[in-house]
Amino acid sequence: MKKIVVIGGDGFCGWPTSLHLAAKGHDVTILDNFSRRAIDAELGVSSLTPIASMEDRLSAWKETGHHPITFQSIDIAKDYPALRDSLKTLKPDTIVHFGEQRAAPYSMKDATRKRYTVDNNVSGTHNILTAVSELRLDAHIVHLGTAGVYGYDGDGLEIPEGYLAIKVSNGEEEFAREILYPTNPGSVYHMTKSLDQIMFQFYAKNDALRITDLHQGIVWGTQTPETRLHDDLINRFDYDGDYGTVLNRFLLQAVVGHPLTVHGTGGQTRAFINIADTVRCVALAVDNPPNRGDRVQIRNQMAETQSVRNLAQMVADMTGGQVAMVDNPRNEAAENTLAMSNHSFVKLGLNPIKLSDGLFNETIEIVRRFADRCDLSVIPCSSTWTPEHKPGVVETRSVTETV
Ligand code: NAD
Ligand code: USQ
Repeated sequence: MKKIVVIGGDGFCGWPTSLHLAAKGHDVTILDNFSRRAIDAELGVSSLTPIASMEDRLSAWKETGHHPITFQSIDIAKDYPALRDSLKTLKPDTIVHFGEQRAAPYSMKDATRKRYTVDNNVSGTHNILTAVSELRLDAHIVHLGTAGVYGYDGDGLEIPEGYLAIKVSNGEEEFAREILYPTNPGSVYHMTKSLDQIMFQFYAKNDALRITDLHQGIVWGTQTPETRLHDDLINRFDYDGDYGTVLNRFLLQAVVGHPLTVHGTGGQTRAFINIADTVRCVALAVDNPPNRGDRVQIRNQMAETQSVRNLAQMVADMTGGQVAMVDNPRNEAAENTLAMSNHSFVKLGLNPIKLSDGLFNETIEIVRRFADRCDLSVIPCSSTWTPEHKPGVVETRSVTETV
């Protein structure tokens, strides 16, 4: 069993992952600065599900009889000495890094939020790398990256897992190279994940750090077997225009009778993964570290790709909800196809949950349970990518029964 530090372990992906790793018998310490809870307060939004304080979460976990989890409040981007001292004392085998500002719309709101996202994400990631290198720890760093670093251009090519074999010609000879798949970020947030990649490449080469970068798709769902064990263990459920991700938003909108807000034509195709698979994938990554001296191990963490339009149709068919085609606040391709390899996790034994597996009901149930906490005013996506883009607001004329 391993000593694992989970950075960002109070968040949507980090909390259920911490519980899952502890349930497997690992010794888990969460590091978090509660910046996510502070951003909720700043934006005047809150999780649909009532999330307990960290103290109550941890005592509820203790009651389940599983291996207890400890917590330290540290801002990993701003307080390098505290991070270094914590890692020096804990000497973790693995550091799982979820601790970044992860909403693309929040990162595009204004100069303040753009700068915060870059400062927080890039400094935080670099501080972890520097601390592990300075302390000469042999910790395996598992980072939650994003499928979005690749961009979403599809022309039939299956996006490989991180690296691309290329041939470069000087006119006379051809040279074979393997390069990081070229990044094509679609927001300041996605840009920080592209920058993270370069830092990982350097520290793996220069300091022989063992690093796994997980290029994860859009996460949907909310509960996992462990978060269901006690009401105080419930996971967060974001539905607001900044942090709510598309499928969870559609499921909530269908329950509360709000039209499903499809941006533009809904032809945007993205990669998706259920939260229960997020925690399984991280556990598999923890169990399968690269060797010292290896290049960064990159795994695509997703189950399948789907267009926003088809997702809306699936949810509308199931619930009888209405669909609204609204302005797209983002500067993104109106239509794209997307194919992405997930061979490395499938090879490790993952049998991913598919959108057709009928698990929408589970999410719908939890939304129904807390629907009275929904604030309809925070649903529109008001953060626009440029001053020329318009918020995704529903107008009566844009509402139709089908897509
Ligand atoms: P989240 O906002 O719910 O959680 C992030 C956590 O990190 C929060 O608890 C926050 O307080 C903490 N944090 C942020 N900056 C910190 C700092 N400087 N010091 C200490 N703690 C800090 O986000 P999430 O949805 O759980 O995402 C976790 C990771 O997974 C992110 O890196 C995100 O980019 C990645 N990811 C998420 C999704 C998704 O759909 N949610 C998809 C792909 C990748
Ligand atoms: N969209 C709608 N209607 C909505 C909300 C979103 O049509 O009401 C569209 C967006 O315009 C976009 C797509 O749905 O085309 C996905 O948006 P999203 O908010 O669900 O996801 P995204 O901004 O890409 O970010 C989320 C997570 C981020 C993670 C990323 C993985 O917040 O942390 O990195 O998914 S990926 O999309 O693969 O890059």
